[in-house]
Amino acid sequence: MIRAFTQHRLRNTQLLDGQWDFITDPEDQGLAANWFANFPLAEARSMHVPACWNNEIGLYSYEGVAWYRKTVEARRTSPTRLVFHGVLGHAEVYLDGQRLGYHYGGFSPFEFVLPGLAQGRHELVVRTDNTHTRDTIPLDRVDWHHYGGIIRSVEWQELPAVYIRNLKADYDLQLADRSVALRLQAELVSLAAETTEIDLEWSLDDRAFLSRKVSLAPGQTLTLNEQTRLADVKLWDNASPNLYLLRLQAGEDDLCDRLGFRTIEVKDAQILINGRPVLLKGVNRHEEHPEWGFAFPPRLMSKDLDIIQKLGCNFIRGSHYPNSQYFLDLLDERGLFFWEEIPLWGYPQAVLTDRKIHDRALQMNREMIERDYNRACVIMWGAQNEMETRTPEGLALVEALTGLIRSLDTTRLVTGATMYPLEDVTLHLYDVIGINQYYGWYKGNYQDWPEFLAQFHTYAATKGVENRPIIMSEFGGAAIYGSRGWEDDRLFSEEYQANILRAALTTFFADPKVAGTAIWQYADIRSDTRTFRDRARGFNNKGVVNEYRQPKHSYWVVQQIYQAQA
Ligand code: ADA
Repeated sequence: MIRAFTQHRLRNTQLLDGQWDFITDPEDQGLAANWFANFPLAEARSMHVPACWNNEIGLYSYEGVAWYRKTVEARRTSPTRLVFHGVLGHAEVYLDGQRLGYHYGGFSPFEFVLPGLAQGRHELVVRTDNTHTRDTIPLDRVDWHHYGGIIRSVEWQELPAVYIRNLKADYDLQLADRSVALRLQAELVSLAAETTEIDLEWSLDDRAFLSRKVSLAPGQTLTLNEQTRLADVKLWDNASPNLYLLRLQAGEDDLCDRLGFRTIEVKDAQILINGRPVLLKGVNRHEEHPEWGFAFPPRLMSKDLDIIQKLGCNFIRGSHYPNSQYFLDLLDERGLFFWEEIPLWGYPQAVLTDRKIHDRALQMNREMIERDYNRACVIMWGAQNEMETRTPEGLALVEALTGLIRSLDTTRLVTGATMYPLEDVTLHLYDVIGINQYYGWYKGNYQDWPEFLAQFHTYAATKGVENRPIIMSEFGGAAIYGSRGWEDDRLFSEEYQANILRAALTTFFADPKVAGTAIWQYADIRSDTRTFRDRARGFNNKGVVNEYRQPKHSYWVVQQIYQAQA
């Protein structure tokens, strides 16, 4: 399942999900042995797509190269679009022994268009490599399991000779009369050998508002720029998340997306949605489960959201990578606000000037923003998490990242999560300042929060950012589910975790400059115990629910505090 609604009524699409042939390649011999053309079927096993291989018996810790193979039946000779919605790490794709191309980065889609694929049987082979190193994103040192595999669906689409490549919507919304000036952009691509005339029809909720003809030369890519005005729209917000179905039909092809109209601003240390201040009450959520890893099943996504909404949340930080498109669809439908980011996690000084990191980070941001540009739920992009941001090199990288994000999207806020709030030299680059701190866990005790905030306000004033809203983007402590007792200051007990969160939230909500909170974290996750040897049970145990989503004591404590805040 890719989206929660039908994207194409005309375009023929099928999912290549299910069993694929699979083989690990720990010595990395497959390329030299031409496995892309001669896949070693006799030694292969079967592997589900989408899935993380680490959830299969014997592969829990496997990190390295692995190959996938599937045969596909093309029903007729036709241009064909092959979309991979998420392959962890490096991916090389081959069709019938020929290399189609390469993609880096595990959480955004990539595609290949095959102009005239012949009817009949084809062999698709993918070489993946999830090796985490000093120049990958994520890095080799990261606080989650080093998963590998094809973690999201693979789509096979038959295209007509002229097809729609993408659809992007921008708008100016006047809150006074709820009128919208809508600007639409789409790319049409011709694979035809002759000039083609195409009928275009744009509609919103199935009411056509614009029709015309265009003509495309052979091989031409045509960018459409359209404008229209809408009167008296229904707004999208937390209480009533109204969505509109936008559809473009171009000849024999079509593409749908959903739009929600809302404004986002910051003013006097507050975040305003549709002109009104909102207090973001949230959690950090990894899209992870011990049984599925990052290949998170759709039904559990809605259950997670039921649990998160019952907690009193209106906000989720998608830590630390672009989540599934289906999950974002659910957020759009439920009116939940989302912070989205790429896995630029904990980059130390030594790698900040690495060219590969730099290029990969920019590319991954580009792909994330392109994928989710039309989303109502995304209100801010996170540029980084806990990088070394006290140095000129850190400043240069954050400048490049925030600069790129702003050049691609001027409609949303830009943020980032600092772990050096009292020394950070990049704070002026953000609209909203995200702070990760662990008083009561990694440092000090949980009575220190008021003093910390006072120090931060003083520091912020020296940097001229005292009027920017703050999101406390990580805070918390670990508790092993079921570890209860009378000693309420015992590390890893449910009581102690609840004490940390109670003290933190009570302090934050008394501070007018704190516009939001994201507890670390929603659910316990598998960690990387090679790096983090102190992660009891092999898990980061700071969830308010455990990995099977059973509530800890802190869940109910947080619920009471969150529900009491308007
Ligand atoms: C950091 C990091 C999280 C998690 C957390 C922890 O703040 O951003 O991903 O690792 O620390 O539990 O220590």
